[in-house]
Amino acid sequence: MKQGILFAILLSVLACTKQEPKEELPTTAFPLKLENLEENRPMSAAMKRAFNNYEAPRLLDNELYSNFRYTQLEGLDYHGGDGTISRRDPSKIIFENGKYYVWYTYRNTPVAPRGFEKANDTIPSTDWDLAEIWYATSEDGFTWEEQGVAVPRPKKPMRGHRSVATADILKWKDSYYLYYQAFDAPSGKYNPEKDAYDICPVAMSKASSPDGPWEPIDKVVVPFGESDAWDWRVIHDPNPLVHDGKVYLYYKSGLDVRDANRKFWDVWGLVVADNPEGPFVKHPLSPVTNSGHETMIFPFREGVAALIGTDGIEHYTIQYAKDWVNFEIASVSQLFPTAAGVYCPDSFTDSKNADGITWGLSHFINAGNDWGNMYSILGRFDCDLSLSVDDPSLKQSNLLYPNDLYFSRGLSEDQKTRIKERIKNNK
Ligand code: AAL
Repeated sequence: MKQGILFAILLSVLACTKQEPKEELPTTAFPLKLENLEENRPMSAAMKRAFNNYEAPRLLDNELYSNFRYTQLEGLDYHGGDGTISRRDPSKIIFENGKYYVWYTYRNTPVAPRGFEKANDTIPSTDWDLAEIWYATSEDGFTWEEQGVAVPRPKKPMRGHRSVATADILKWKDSYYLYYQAFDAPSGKYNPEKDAYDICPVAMSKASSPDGPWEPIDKVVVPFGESDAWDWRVIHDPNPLVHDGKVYLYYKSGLDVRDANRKFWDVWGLVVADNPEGPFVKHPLSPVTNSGHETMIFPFREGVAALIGTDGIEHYTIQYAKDWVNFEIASVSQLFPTAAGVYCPDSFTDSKNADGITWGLSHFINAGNDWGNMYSILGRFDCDLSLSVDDPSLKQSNLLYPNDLYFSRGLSEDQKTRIKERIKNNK
């Protein structure tokens, strides 16, 4: 018994001596001016994070922080907003032949999307069903002139005969490549074999000029994962960039069951190839983000930056991966562009000091505020995520939104009932 007690005491003494030494508390107050901060000053967890985890502790000094300004575009017609014409999911923007080019999902159908049950050869299931890839050019980035179709729906049985959507562009040597989602069935159709709704491989087309003609390359460019892998069901939103002489292509897929309750988890992976047509090899650390439905990724300094928009634990963060793989949060922002295409002059230059971005095009999916006749529009966003621009107004974070915006997010009837019930039960 005595021995037992002694052993217990010994164990607890050992446990105490094993404890991490306590960090000493500072004896002076935190300085007013950062220039007076001593190098190894002990700090609270939050202040340590401010210095160690972000691009810079103050937003004004943070090259990877920005708020966003929005401008409506001139020149694109939406048929009075009746839901029959939609433009969404813009590509990166490139500057060629003295003008800007953008590609996007274009839907022109007799009616707005009606859901999978009602879809047929002319009625679209979703906003990106029965779509083609169109393109527009602009001299100033505000007024756009639609040039027409770049990639039409190919004939059956070629991939994408039901719809081609969500394109992105790569310029490689003297050729141009469009990567896009190629649907063979109406989007939203449940596929029991894959237990998923939006199955489509990434296909591609090639041209020697951004004005086409585009020649389809009928193959699955980014391989689906094995049946027990995170990306076996869905490969969406391909985004090709050039790094270290190779094509780095980021794409979205989802963990867990992609069921009607949206219990899945959108994350992004990376594939790398020596040439635009592949073969693309998955980076073994994929997924490389833990969030982001529509993530916008662009070269920055020697690495790559990501605007993680909606969805996920790190939504509305701007992140940076120095090695193009391991993303860290650089800042937290708000009112992000959605599924945007960025104008990044260094997308394909393989620069080791990429300047970043100052603008791009975003889509707005509830353009008519009427889900029964939904369509999407393209709009411009501006920001300061560029080393060569310094715009303090874009580094502010205390943005004022109209009161109506808050009150438009009212309680549902179910929520009101729950609140009443809790009052009744004194909760
Ligand atoms: C988009 C993208 C992909 C999805 C759908 C159309 O915003 O994430 O393209 O499949 O929604």
